[in-house]
Amino acid sequence: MGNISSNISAFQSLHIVMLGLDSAGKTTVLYRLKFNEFVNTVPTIGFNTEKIRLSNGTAKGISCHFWDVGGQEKLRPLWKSYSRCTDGIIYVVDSVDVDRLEEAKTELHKVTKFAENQGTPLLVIANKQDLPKSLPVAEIEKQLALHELTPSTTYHIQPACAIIGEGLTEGMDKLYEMILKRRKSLKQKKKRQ
Ligand code: G3D
Ligand code: MG
Repeated sequence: MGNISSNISAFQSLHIVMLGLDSAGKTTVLYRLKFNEFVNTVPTIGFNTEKIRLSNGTAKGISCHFWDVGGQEKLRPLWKSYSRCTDGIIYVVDSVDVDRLEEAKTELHKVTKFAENQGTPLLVIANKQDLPKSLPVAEIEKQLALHELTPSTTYHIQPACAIIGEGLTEGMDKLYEMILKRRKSLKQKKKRQ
């Protein structure tokens, strides 16, 4: 962790895209991170964007530019251009919406296969863990077939409840850690060339 903190100043602003099916809780996550409180959302037509300085955890003080892109089927073609060359991808899943997990899996695998997204760290947020019928995180990991993602994709799956913010600090810390590791290895690769 010491290494991570000492690298913080090396960053300006991280560019992070938030994807997932409609109603998974993306916009709730965004405003929870921004205001540290619950904000009632309406379905996102297009996208929301916010610059947020993280206020907790090891990534505290890090500035992130989030793009929260609508998840309705007609908006998903936008995902490709919004996820291009980002520092990190957050994929939000509704842990109760068992009927659409297969659809969530298909869309996620599509995104990680885009050439521009190769190697981009992925944080999967298994949201709505407060609801009694929510699937455990290990089951969601299995149903999304995360281990079958392109070999270059490093990921972390985080159980969360965006309404009260539980799990979001841990998730952002993991994403930040993966971003740092990737930057470090890209730097070393460049040096060797
Ligand atoms: P989206 O941006 O992915 O489309 P939203 O999703 O953030 O708009 O959230 C969709 C609905 O899920 C909202 O309820 C929101 O309050 C709810 N939600 C988001 N996160 C959680 C959570 O962690 N737990 C529970 N129980 N609900 C959550 P409405 O009723 O406004 O549709
Ligand atoms: Mg939304």
